[in-house]
Amino acid sequence: MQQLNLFTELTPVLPITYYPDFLTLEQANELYQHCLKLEWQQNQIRMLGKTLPVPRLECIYGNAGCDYLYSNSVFLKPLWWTEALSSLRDRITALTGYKFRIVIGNQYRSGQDSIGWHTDIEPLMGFNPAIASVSLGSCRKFQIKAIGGKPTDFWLEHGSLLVMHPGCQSTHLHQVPKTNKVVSTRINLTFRPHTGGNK
Ligand SMILES: O=C(O)CCC(=O)C(=O)O
Repeated sequence: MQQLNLFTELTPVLPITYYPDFLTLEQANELYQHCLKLEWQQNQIRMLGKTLPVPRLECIYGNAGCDYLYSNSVFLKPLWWTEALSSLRDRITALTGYKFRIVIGNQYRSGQDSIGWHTDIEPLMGFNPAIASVSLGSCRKFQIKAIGGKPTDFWLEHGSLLVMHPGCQSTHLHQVPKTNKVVSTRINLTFRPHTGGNK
């Protein structure tokens, strides 16, 4: 499988690995159809004293009790793994050695759906979490930058896997910006550790 360690003279050293062809086209198409049927929800986030709709749909699956709170405002309660999600989790663990207890899905319905600059540091994920992110559907720009640095752009392809290694969340921010280009639905699955819930 092609693996791009993104350490070249042209890009800054980034603590991530990108696998463009992690899934075959057939596997990616099948998984995309499965993911469209997951329990998507429109959550609300509290920011700067206002309550706003999160600019994408979200879902969460995982081990019982691995409830998740992010930005001190959005509470997600996992549904039990589907067969397809748990076998994807196990495949990523076999490839990377990292273990995961939840997966959070993001559905970007159009170019106006996005996620702004952030790190994935949340107390419930433990120290220096590794995060693995599978992309399906439309290709969207993903940007990553060292805190205080300049962004590097990637296009996350249908069926690809991006691994953010331990430490990445302490030193780097990432985002999927809005775009005015016409883009159809993109689904992203982020597999994460969790310190609570049933072992
Ligand atoms: O959609 C993506 O590729 C990134 C999602 C993300 O940054 C997140 O869920 O924290």
